[in-house]
Amino acid sequence: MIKVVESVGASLSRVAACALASAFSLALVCSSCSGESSADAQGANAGEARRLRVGFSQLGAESNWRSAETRSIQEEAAKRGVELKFSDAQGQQENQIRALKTFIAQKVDAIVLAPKIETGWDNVLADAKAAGIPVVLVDRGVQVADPSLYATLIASDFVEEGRMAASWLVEATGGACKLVELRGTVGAAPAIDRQKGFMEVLAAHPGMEVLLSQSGEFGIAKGKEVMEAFLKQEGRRIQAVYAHNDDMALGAIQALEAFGLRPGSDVKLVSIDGGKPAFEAMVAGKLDCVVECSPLLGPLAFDAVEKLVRGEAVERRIVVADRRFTKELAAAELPNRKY
Ligand code: GYE
Repeated sequence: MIKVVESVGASLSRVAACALASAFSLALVCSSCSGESSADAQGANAGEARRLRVGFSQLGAESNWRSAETRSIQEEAAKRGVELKFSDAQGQQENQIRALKTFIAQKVDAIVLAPKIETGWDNVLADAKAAGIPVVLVDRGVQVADPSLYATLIASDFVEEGRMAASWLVEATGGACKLVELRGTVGAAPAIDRQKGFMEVLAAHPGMEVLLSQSGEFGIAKGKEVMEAFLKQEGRRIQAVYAHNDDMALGAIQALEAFGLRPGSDVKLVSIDGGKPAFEAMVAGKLDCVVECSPLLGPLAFDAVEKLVRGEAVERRIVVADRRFTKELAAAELPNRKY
């Protein structure tokens, strides 16, 4: 729980407390000094710390993964008695920026942000910093001129995920294969990095040829639509599909079947996320391999938030470890999948 510094004490002790605090706890102290009454800050009974107030800006609900992440954060907030202000931006960065401005005006104790794309955050994150509100990034990173604008990034290593997908495909095809790539949202960290890691491995294997590559925006419907266009253009020359997430792979499976090809036998498929629907597709033999990317970030996010408001240090980058599963392992693993 947070430690709320007494707001009615002598200004001298407040100054001393502020001087000792770290950058972020300093902000908390000052917001409790200036904004809220002692009763607000300490609860009705003296000595009872008030609930932590946290704003969570989620970018949308485009995939099974993202819905699981939202649930994980909401459930963890409830478990810890945190008052969570939740905002779904419905795929629009402008809505996320607006939500952050509202959280700042509401003087929340911390902000958790799952940013849609990497760029465009400098101004609003500078506002949060000026208001003394620590920002915890979850699941996707940002590019900002001043890295102190956020406290930590909790996410998988997407470049490594791309490498893991590529090395499986190289092995499964003996290093000779014509493939298509379904990329994630343009400008999003996982789309950029999953392509980077994948291409890095392919560079050492001249027999691996990417015929076509296009964004399917991390969704089933768009993944299907792009795959249909790929099939129209390249037809049976396509031997494999690399999808940046499960949902687009599931869309591609539908497109392949409608085209008269058998996914998992005529065409190999590898995707990233490792959700239950993808495991079911592997058990059915229609998907060959998944690289896991865990969306269960609630516990890590609130560990970081609680440390930050207590003024404790938090690592700048918390990497979530991922594993790889092939379809031979899918049936045994399916009951363990939590999303
Ligand atoms: O892989 C995808 C989602 O940002 C890591 O976004 C996340 C990605 C995830 O829509 O399914």
